[in-house]
Amino acid sequence: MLSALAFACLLAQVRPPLDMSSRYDVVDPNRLALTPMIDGRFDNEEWDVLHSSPTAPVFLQWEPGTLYLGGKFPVGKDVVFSLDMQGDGWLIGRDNVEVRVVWADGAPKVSARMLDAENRNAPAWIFSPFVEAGIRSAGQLTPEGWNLEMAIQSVDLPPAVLGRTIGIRADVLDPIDVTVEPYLPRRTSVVALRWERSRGLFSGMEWEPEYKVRSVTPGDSIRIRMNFLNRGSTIPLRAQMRTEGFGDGVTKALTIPFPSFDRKGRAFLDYETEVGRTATRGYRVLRVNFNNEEGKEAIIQTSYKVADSVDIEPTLPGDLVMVPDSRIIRGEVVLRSNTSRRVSGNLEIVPPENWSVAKFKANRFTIYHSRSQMKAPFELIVPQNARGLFSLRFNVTIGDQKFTRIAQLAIR
Ligand SMILES: [Ca+2]
Ligand SMILES: [Ca+2]
Repeated sequence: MLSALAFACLLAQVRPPLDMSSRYDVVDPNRLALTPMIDGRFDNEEWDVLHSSPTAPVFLQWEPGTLYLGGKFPVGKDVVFSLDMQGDGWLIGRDNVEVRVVWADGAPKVSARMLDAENRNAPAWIFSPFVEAGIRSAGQLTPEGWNLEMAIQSVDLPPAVLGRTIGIRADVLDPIDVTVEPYLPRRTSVVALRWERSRGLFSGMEWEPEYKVRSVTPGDSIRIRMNFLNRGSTIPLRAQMRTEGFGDGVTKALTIPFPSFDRKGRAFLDYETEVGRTATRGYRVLRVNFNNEEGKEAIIQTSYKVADSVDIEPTLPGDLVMVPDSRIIRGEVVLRSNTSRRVSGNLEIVPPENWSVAKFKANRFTIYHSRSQMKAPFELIVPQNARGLFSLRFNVTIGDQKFTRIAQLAIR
């Protein structure tokens, strides 16, 4: 008698390999920094559509160090994302990640593996537990399908940074469909991680933003200037400016006449807003729509960060391998102020269980100067035979505010 597994394999064998050579259409190859909330629920303008489809739309955005992927998929179907993290081709390099997500027991279940194609004649799957451990996900079942929200951290992957190009495709498939053959090509579409983008900009028109700083703390104000150069003949009439999504209601929305261009064709728009104290943290997108006499519309967008009073930026050693003895490893944490005011508070490092922190003197800290920073070196005592992906928590308390940054340390 055939076991269930053998039967599944037999079924899989008679199904032809999945065709991943078809074109994968993307709405816009420029992807903005925009921080979602990974809670399974889609809020208004929380996600930026990558692939538009009535049955299986896919979303993609980023912030430094994290890629965000989401989508909505039919009940009873799985989804496979193919990510070529350097954008150099699916069958090239050791940067190709397959993420498969199934809906099981009321939640999305994520598995990931890497395709090592460094030897172009013999691409091979490699198990990548750290990539998998670096993915956070949430979902929700709705009458139209299942929602997926994922945050993919850059553990063991080329990091999500400004300007990176990534090849991507997503395929919806049946649970019995397998993607075993490592040598089969996959046709990905290349996207780029950006701060800015525009759509439908009038012919002869260019723009660029001007920031003093790209971040603002809740309760403070930010000014974003948009400089335009117009060599074309279209005269914009009105401009509508607002912060999308989670920025709505805690920032200003306004409509103004578009300023006239000077003799050299230059004009600028200023968006100045206070950010409410209740604003959620993360990257937000300012959207400016403007139209002309014929009703043609252009959109420009730029990402800025609603930040805590300080950013916590730990640096940990990269290439650690397991050793039989306990040992000391050294790291450093930088606290970067996001405000013009003096900041003082408390910094605490919480190591993994059975680890301890040594030589750390920054419990109490003060950053005197505007948007300045301080560095605190520390040492960790790691127990013998420690191996895996470990989480370190960095807690900062400033008055009644508390912020936490979790850093991952890999020991292979
Ligand atoms: Ca959400
Ligand atoms: Ca590649």
